Amino acid sequence: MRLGQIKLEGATVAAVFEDGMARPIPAHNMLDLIKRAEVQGEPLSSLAAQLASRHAESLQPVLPIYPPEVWGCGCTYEASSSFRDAEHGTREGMYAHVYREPRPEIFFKGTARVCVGSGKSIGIRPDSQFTAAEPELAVVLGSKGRVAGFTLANDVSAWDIERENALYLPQSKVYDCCCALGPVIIPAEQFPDPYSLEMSCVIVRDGKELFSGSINTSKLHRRIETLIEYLMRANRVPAGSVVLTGTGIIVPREAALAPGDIVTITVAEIGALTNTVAAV
Ligand code: DO4
Ligand code: MG
Repeated sequence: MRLGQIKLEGATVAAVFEDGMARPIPAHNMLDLIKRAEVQGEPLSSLAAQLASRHAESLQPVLPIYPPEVWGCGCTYEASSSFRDAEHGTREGMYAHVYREPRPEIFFKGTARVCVGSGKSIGIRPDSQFTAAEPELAVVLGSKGRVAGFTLANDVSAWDIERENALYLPQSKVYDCCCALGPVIIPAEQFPDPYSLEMSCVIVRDGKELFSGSINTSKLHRRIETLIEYLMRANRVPAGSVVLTGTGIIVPREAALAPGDIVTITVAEIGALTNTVAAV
């Protein structure tokens, strides 16, 4: 089942997506639905099936949830840690260190304020010359760190700002339109093995393919439950929050994002998250 949100008569409501159509779930957004499924002790997919209207609308998914918090995990793929050490030029090899160590890198990526759905623009900040797409599998949390579902994310990041100094990481990661989520959420109980997904990313400029890369999530070096366990330590992250599991696709300098580019991240089991790029 593909779940998400639509805009209907000026309101954002949850919906089930089938055959290119959306069946609205009246009086609920995705966050309401996740919370209600937990209170009722029901799988998200069966509650959604019960509540969805029979009448289908010809509407596309918008941002699939308004996450109270979004958290990012980093250096969870070897490609990400080795690239970042080389780029950063640090003697310490801090990215490799984090890749090896039991404690993962976890950073705050923002709130719903910085998130956009499929079809909307992701942002380049004016003080960055090298902003990169970071295609990632994302986990939608229920309460107490339970996994409610999975979606796709673009952890758009100003790599030149991150590279200048590690202490600038929050500025490279958090700004308007820095996080794309979607197109839909697949409930956890219906999701296949998250460690065997083929993910691809294509960047198109002026109608031509500028970059194409792929990764299989079997290369993810951390268990998702370990990432969530560290995240939740003394940190009561609320239901509906989203965890980005890190990127395994590293774009080269030549694929630094420019206004007008189109970035598409695809996992067949979830769909395609497509965003245009704009200066913010
Ligand atoms: O510390 C850098 C951020 C790493 C990251 O976002 C990733 O590996 O996906
Ligand atoms: Mg990332």
